[in-house]
This record gives sequence, structure tokens and C-alpha cells, in this order.
Amino acid sequence: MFDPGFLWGAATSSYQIEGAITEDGRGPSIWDTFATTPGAVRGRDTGAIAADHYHRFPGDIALMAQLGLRAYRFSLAWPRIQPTGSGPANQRGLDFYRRLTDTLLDHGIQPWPTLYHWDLPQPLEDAGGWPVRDTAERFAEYAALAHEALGDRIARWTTLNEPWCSAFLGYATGRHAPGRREPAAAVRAAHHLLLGHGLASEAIRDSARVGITLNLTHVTPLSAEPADLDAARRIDGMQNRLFLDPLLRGAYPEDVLDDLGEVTGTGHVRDGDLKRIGAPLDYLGVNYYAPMLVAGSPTPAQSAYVGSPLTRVADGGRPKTAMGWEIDERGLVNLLLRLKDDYPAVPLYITENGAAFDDVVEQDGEREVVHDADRIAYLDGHLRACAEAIGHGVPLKGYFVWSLLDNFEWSFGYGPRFGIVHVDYATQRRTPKDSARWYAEVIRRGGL
Ligand code: PNW
Repeated sequence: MFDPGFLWGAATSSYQIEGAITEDGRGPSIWDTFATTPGAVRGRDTGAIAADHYHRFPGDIALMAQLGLRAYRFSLAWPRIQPTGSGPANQRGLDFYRRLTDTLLDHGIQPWPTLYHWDLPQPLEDAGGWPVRDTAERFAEYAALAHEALGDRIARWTTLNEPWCSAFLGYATGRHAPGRREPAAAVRAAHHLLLGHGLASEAIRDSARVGITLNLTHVTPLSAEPADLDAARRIDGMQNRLFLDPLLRGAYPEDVLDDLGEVTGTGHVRDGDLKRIGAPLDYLGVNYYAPMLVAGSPTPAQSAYVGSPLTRVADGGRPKTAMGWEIDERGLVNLLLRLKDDYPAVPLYITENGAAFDDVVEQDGEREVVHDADRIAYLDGHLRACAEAIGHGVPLKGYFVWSLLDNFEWSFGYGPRFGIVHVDYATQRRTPKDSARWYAEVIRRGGL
């Protein structure tokens, strides 16, 4: 069961909702560049306007208060604060986040900012991006500026959102910005993201709590055949342990280093890096959407799983969301139990969980209503999974729905809708879906 202090929230990220990409001195990010590259994003959608949250944040926060949210997870756009990725802070950029956090606090909502949710300033990518070490140093400088300006109102900082996506979707598959297909660079990027986390934490830790958010999953082999078992070990290694082990055990997993050995050496890992990366975390943020069933494959494939071409993802035969992701809350129970067993003592928060479905928008007189029973079922099942895990002693302290608002779903553009609040992009009208009312009731009762 959920104790009274359990933190109930909802999440978004800067590029996905803010819009206003040239306002108040914001510089270009890699997502501005990528989204305007032909073929990169479905329907040629971009974040130029998005949900116009930059202008509509007061109304959005009033909505959050109506829903009874205790916390709001959002991200700071680095190119608003440092338009070129280095140098002094842009005061107008900082002012936006001051107004945002003040308004949240006025409504009794805890601001839960993430420093990096994928919008790298373009000039830093032009200088090499995350595959070069300097980007980690720049990130720490930016973190220090943000902390200096906003630290008086922020109790907890999250450094990175899903470094796996930044590294392997950004630099190996090219499905995310900056769209590079260089497996060896992706492995270096993963290390420099972790190093950036470590360096940024040093700038913050003395006066606030620091954590990181990872996209983790529960990996199961398709069968007990050796090829399937090996595929499961490799994919668990690349998706989960490559990040968990350095952060929570201070060392990269040996088997993963072996798998990666032929792709890239370890020359980019310097003495002292792992000590910084492995410094104690105040909490671990977990983003969970779906489990993974994996198998060995006789034909090599290029995938995000660099160094493991003889693997494939299998179909578990379960119902799927509009993203094609399988719905299985047992994966969340199993993941949380595994974290408790293998990485004990670190407090956990679900920093994202949710689903895209084809919502039914209906007109009820003047009013729009959005019926999303499948989203309610998804959230209900996964919250039950959280309660079960807590019952088994998992130190889970809070839960954030992804997402508060329908938004720019990266390379899928505005097609998939994850919000518990519907956004009519033509008018920017917000309509709480049935799931929003359901979630408000869960929060009010303090559980299911
Ligand atoms: C996460 N994948 O992204 C992000 O943190 C959110 O910004 C995003 O909107 C949400 O999940 C829903 O997609 C992911 O392909 C994007 O493995 C892609 C993957 C995983 C996570």
C-alpha cells in the first residue's frame, strides 16, 4: 500500500511541451535541427509551438492544482539557460523557470526538475556532442548555473533523463537527435553522459538532493536455449546494467565491457571517472513502459544494442498500446523486485509510466469529453504493480504519470497521445480526459 507521504505527480519535458523556441534568447538545440531534417520526424512535426506551455504555464499549473498533484516533473531547456551551451547564463531563460517554479510552489506543488531531457545546445553537438568528453564538463557548468539561480526553491534535482536514449537512439540508430549512426560514438556518449551526471552532482550535492532517471525494463529470454539466454544477458546488460552498475556499484559490468570490446576500447574511461559516477545517489528515477522478451537471432541486425547484433526482440503476444508497446504490469513488479535485490538501499521513484492510445474525443454540448478507459486500465494495473512491490519491501517513494499533457512524441511527432489532459493543437484548448479525473481521485484517496 501507499503510505501518506507517497509522492503523486505527473511529468513532461521542455522540448515536448514548451514551444517558443526562439523566444527570450533561447538558442537552437539538436532537436530543432533534427526535427527540420527531412524524414526524421513523422509528418514533419517540430517542437516550434508544441503545447505552447511557455506562454500557458499559469493555466497548466492551475490545472495541476485542480488534479491535486503533489509534484510536477519537468525539464529545463539547457539552450534557454545557455544559448550556446557555454558561457554566462541567459537571465530571461532563468526567469522563465523562476516564474514556473514560483507558481508551482504557490500552488503547493513540488517542482521536480530534470536538467537534461535531450535538448542539447546545437553548438555543443557541432563540437562533437556527447561522444566528446568536453560535453560532460559543459553540462556540469550548466548544472551549477541552474542550481545557483534556482537552488533556493528546488529540493531535488534530476541530472539526466534516460541517458540510454540519448546515447543509443541519438548516436547508434539515429532515430533521435542528433541522428548519427556511429556505434562506437554511442558507447563513448553513454560514458560521457554518466560522467556529466557525476560532475553535475558534485555541483549540487552539498545543498540539495540529486538523482538520475533511467529507462529500465525487465528482460526475459524467449526460451532456455543458450542463444536466447545469451541474448537476454546482453540486452539486460546494455539496457539496464550498463547504467545501473557504474551508478550504484561504481564499476561497469565485465560481461558488457567484453561484448563492447570489439566496437570500442575503453580509452575514453579515465582514472577517477567511475568514482565520480558512483558517488552515492539520493534516489533513482525509473521510467517503465513495457517488458522485453528477447531471443537470439541467426542474422546480424543493426540495432540500439551495439555489440550484440545476434539478438532480436520477440513478441510476447500481449495487447499493445498505440506505440505498439506490450502492456504487462508484471514487468514492473519484476523490475522493482530486481532493483531491490541487486541494488539495495537506493530510494526509488517511478518518474514516468503511462501509455499512448487513440483517444475518443466527443462533443458534449459546448464541452469536449475524452474517454480513455484503456489508459485508466493501464495506469490502474501499473499502480497495483507498485503497491505489490511496496508490499514486498521495495523502497518506492513516488509515481509520476507520463504525461500531464499530450505532447511532441519525438520522432512520432504529435500522433501518439500520452496525456491525461487532451490538447487540441489547433486551439491549444486543454481538456482533462477521464483518466485525469480518475487519477485525481486516486491522489485524493492516497491510493487505489
Ligand atoms: C521516454 N524507445 O522516451 C521519454 O522520457 C519521454 O520523453 C517520452 O515521451 C516517453 O518515454 C514516451 O515515449 C522514450 O524507443 C522514447 O525505447 C523511446 C524509447 C524509450 C523511451
